[in-house]
Amino acid sequence: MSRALVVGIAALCACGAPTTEETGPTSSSGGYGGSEGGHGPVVADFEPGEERPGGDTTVELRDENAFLQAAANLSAARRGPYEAGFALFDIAWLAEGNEDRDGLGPTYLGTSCRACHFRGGRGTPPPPDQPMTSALVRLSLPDGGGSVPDDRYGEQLQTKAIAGVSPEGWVSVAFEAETHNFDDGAPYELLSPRYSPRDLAFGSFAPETLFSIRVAPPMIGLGLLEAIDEADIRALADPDDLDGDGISGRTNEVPSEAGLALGRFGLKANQPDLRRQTAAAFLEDLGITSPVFPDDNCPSVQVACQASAGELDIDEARLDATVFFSSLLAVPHRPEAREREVLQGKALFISARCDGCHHPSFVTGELEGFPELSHQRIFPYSDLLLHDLGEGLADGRPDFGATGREWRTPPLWGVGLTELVSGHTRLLHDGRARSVEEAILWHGGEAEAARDAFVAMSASERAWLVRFVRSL
Ligand code: HEC
Ligand code: HEC
Ligand SMILES: [Ca+2]
Ligand SMILES: [Ca+2]
Ligand SMILES: [Ca+2]
Repeated sequence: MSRALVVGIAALCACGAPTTEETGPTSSSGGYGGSEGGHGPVVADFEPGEERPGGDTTVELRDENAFLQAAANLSAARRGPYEAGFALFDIAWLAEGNEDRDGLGPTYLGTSCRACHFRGGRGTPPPPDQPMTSALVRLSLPDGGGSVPDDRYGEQLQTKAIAGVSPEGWVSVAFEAETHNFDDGAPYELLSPRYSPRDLAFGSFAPETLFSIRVAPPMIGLGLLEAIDEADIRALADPDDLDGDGISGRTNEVPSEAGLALGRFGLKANQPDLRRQTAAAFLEDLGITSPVFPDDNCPSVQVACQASAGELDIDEARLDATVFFSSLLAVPHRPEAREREVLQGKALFISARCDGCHHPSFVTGELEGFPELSHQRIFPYSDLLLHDLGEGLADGRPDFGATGREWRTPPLWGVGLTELVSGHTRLLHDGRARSVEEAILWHGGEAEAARDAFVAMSASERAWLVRFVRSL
């Protein structure tokens, strides 16, 4: 069969016929424009600057400490405050007896920030039937749109406690494997998690209690995300899908120091800025009170917890130092950005409309106090908006304006370094995906068309697309 004939059939049918070596990979999946009659794969243009996704903050290091580097343009004078913040992120806090680092608990999840954001990277999902070590469980009651804490357990399930106080309990996971097929017939397997509460100290959850499992996300480039002008994020929202591309994108309006504000941080964009996010992490994850959240985290039924509640644990200065550090963790550069297969993958990323949510690039605005982060061209591959990703990924738990099916588009920068930094390749909010490929295959809802485009690709196209994602 001649090449022209095969291409003609593929174009008519556009049904993802299996690719052969002879026809070349682009002829099989149709549907993504740009190919002039199937003469070899489409190659996207290299865009100057895209090899430095964090602009002038970008660092070259790409080893296991790649996510623990200070912004490359941080001046020597500002290194001291950064290191002070790193110390607060890195130290193990104690219940008592050391003024510089006590205040842990009464209940908590980890003794340090690094326990979950290990090496500045993401957490590890728990193995089946094991307690979580770098993930957490969010709780709420359905009324009030997901912002009403459970009356006995509060907003999070604390798995640890200081002496004399009872931990609240934990949640175990079991996985069920399901096999599906790509359009070319190749099989793939996805693991569906099932979660079960265990050892609950104050009685079983009420039937209406909603819970959401979240693995700690990586810490890189967060200050750059804060520096994006709010108007640029809002401009991408299309809540009623007026342009009819099947992708909406909504903002989460969440509490801040000054009334409701645009949510940017947290897996459902449930925190408006790094300061409030950091203060919430100190309180809920470590049991450390601060000027933003001065009250201990003890629901009224937890009598021993209440009796152990103490004075303010950290002051403004230590909170600010931690925020300073968290704002300035750099994004690594992309040495493979110009490679042909990577640019082929980029073309597929665009034609599958992955960029409808994983918005490639912004120019940051002016972030007060952070000249390093201001006016930088960055490539986070996120719109920071909420999207309905379908029933498969739904946690069923609203979070302020986010529904139980919505998640914030996670930035993709650095995703290919996950294994090196974190020692595993698990992705998505609860770590159920074992690879980039599985993460894509879990997409549904607004991303169903993008997922279907991936499923329709040939094996080589899928490999290029994954290669591109891993190069970010
Ligand atoms: C028990 C594990 C755990 C600990 C300990 C922990 N975190 Fe987190 N962190 C998470 C999880 C899970 C999320 C996502 C939360 C959500 O979706 O609401 C998160 C989110 C964040 C974010 C937002 C990231 C983003 O992409 O939006 C920041 C910043 C952060 N944590 C900083 C800290 C700091 C600072 C500390 C120490 C004070 C800390 N965390 C301690 C698990 C943890
Ligand atoms: C409709 C919006 C949307 C589209 C389109 C979309 N994504 Fe996503 N993507 C998301 C959201 C939201 C998540 C987080 C889901 C979760 O954690 O459960 C996500 C997660 C991911 C992850 C895992 C990231 C991590 O840190 O865990 C990867 C990889 C990814 N997407 C790649 C892609 C690729 C490749 C495509 C195109 C084939 C695509 N996405 C299309 C919204 C989208
Ligand atoms: Ca405390
Ligand atoms: Ca709790
Ligand atoms: Ca739209």
